[in-house]
Amino acid sequence: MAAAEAVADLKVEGDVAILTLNSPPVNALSQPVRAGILEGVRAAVANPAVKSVVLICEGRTFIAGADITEFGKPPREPGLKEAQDAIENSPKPVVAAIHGTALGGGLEVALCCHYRVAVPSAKCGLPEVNLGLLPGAGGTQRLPRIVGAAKALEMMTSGQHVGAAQCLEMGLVDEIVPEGELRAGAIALARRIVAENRPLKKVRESDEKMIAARGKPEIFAEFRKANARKFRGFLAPEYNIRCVEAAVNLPFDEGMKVERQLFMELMSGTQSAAQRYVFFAERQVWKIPDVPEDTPLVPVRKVGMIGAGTMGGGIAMNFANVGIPVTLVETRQDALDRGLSVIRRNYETTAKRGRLTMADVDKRMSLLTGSLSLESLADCDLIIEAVFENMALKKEVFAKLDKIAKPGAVLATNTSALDVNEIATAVSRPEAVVGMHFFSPANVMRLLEVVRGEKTSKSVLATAMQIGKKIGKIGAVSGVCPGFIGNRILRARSLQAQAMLNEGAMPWDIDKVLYDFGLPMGPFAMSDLAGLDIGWSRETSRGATVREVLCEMDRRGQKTGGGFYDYDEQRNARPSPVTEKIVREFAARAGNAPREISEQEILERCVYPMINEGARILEEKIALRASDIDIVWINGYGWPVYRGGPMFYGDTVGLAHVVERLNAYAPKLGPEFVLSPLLQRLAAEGKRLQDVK
Ligand code: 3H9
Repeated sequence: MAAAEAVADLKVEGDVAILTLNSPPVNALSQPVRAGILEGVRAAVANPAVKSVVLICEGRTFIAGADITEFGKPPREPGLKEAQDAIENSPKPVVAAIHGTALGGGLEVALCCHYRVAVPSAKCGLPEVNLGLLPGAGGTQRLPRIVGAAKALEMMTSGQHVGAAQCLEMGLVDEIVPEGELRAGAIALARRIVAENRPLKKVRESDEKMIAARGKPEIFAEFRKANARKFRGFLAPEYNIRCVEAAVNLPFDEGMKVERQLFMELMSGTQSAAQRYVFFAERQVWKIPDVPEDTPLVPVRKVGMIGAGTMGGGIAMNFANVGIPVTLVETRQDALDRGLSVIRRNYETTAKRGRLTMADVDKRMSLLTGSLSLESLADCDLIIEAVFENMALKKEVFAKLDKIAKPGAVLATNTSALDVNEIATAVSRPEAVVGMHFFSPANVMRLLEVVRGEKTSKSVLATAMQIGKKIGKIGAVSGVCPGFIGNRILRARSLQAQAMLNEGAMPWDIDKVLYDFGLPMGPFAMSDLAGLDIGWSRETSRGATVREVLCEMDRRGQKTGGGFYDYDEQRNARPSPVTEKIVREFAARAGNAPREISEQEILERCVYPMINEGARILEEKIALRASDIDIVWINGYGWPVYRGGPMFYGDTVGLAHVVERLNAYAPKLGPEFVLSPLLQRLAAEGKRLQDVK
């Protein structure tokens, strides 16, 4: 553990003391940093030659917040408050010099300084909400005092990082100095403050920005209402709002008490534990133990896309968005024209919402070239195939590509379930083949499953991950198995949802339980949205499942006005008497007397088999770690982040409990269900999935 003097350096230049923090990677407020600030400020105050103090950071950023790795551990002195008080109560002006990001506790430290100066690229924010928390070092009481209640609510509940120019406008920083001149600019400001005898501005003492919202609960009620959908299920946004209400209506010290109490409550709860776990999981997911960080990458300057349908078009947009040209290949001119015009329409819709200019739309469209021949992909560095999910067809395409693609090109398949190893047998260079499984809509969904075949080279794997990062995805490595990580777990859930239908549960009962759990929708609403006829054909349909019967009746989901649910013109769903009758018939035919299936049983039978399947995926080494599985389900399937993913959830409820319940349901779980030996072992040993190395 670094000592305070190793991370904080105090130098006196003339009459200005410069306290420089240097605690890589992000100058988080670990114990030595807190001690360094406290000791540094005290020494500066005690030095009669010093008239003002500058607080500045080395490295890539100003303080990026509290040290998250310390959370949940016993507190170590000095506390952050002590360091902040030393700054705020200093009789000599303290100037915060901000570059990179002043986030969370970092901004809260800066808010205790009397003045703040930043470079144009700097950003400020209170992102605690994304960790299931609220700013717990006075930020909830100080930020509204500077920017007013409305902006504070926005910043604190979104966690957004606000650019320096906007910070200047809001009064969050006092001055902007040119890039590269932060130190000199901050010293100059400190000297000016002294020379002009400017006051020691204490944010806690200002009040005028709060008056407008004081005694007006309707402002907060409206804010809650407007964001109800976004905040659904989360505790932290509501607690942040309550703190701003306290800031507006109570004296500073009283508001601080509210902040402290609500902060401690969130910090000790499971939501924040889950969100902190996800924070580290999102960073961990990029690390592949046997692929070193300096693995040579294939430079991707041009992309080829085979298939310009919904999937291919969506994938192509990702690359155009970051300036990489894409050649899209289709078999027919009309399909190509349709694909390109759908892309244009998507961009134009974004432009209409003000999130792109028409010039941007034209620029992105100019990066997309249509073609009817695979030969036009000869100069592409990465080629992604998104044709129909049919092994023979995919192998045919890859065999052709093998003859066309330049040496060193990455050959990717967007298959969602097929065997990537078998696809790779179609080429003479299987090391170039990798799965890049995008999720629909591919230009929106954040998840990218990168499927590592037996022969995929490290360089190709690293390239697929890196390009995924470049286009704003979160990449998770999966080994080869049917459905990979995400869809394999989805299948485990679907089997149980289907089984419960046959026992007489209604689709909307099952969906409601999963929606209330925090998922965006349940399995039947999802089927209706995607189309019940995916993978269905009239020729092979035997009326063997509720879905097959619905498809045979041309109830194929939202697009036909009915599926499991009935839909009105605005696509609002309501329970369908037609479906209800079919479900009852199936249950009767299966010899199941109608029974009320409890919400608890629905939840456990949907979710615990997912945890079990995740454990199997882990023991088969299809996933590198439990947290990667959680990343897949959070980013590809809308698993609520405040529950940390199915694996984290299993750890939270306890694996022994999960195994006990799965054993209790065993007779109903069906022939495909296999209890994971790993899960059983961990349960018996009192261990967690997230500890499996
Ligand atoms: C808080 O402040 C609470 C207070 O209100 C109350 C206190 C009483 N702690 O993201 P990167 C690690 S809550 C510990 O890849 P970038 C990170 O894990 C905090 N570690 O870099 C990674 O480690 P590794 C509020 C941290 O350049 C490495 O640093 N603040 C912390 O893409 C590099 O991170 C936040 O929520 C931390 N606070 O992005 C800000 N932050 O290399 C959280 C990072 O071993 N941080 N690490 O994988 C960020 O948003 C980004 O890290 C940042 C840099 C934008 C700063």
